[in-house]
Amino acid sequence: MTAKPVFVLNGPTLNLLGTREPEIYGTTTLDDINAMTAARAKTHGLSVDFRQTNREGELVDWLIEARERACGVILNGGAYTHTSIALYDAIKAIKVPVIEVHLSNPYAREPFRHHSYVSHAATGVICGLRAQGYEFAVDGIAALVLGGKKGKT
Ligand code: DHK
Repeated sequence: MTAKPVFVLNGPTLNLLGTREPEIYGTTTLDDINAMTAARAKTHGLSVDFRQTNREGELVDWLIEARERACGVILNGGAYTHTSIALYDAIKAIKVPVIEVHLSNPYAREPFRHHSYVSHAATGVICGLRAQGYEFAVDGIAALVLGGKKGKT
């Protein structure tokens, strides 16, 4: 195990997964995703620190915390993805890799979801694969961290 965990940060309304618009987000709960992500991380010798908040500033605080305390970040910023320059700035300010994840494919949805401030700063983006996207994001963090490079240019 590497000493530092992967922070898995989930933004607003993702605490309702399972019952929230299941035709879009699926029926998997956030607890289920936590378990899936932790299991996948373990196969890479990594651990996860899984969190959810409905507050933008708390996501910013956690990203800044990740600078010292995480080996990488998986971030589903929820709706703040599309509105938050603060998330963009926080990602730019940290050196650990950040993979943006969305359960749905925002580009196949309403036009206001087609722009992501997070994508401008993230190392990689995974969307449209529902809960499995978190597992693929762990694979990506493992490749970046255990491969010894961040992947950012
Ligand atoms: C989750 C949300 O809450 C939305 O605001 C985003 C994202 C999409 C998701 O698909 O996981 O637009």
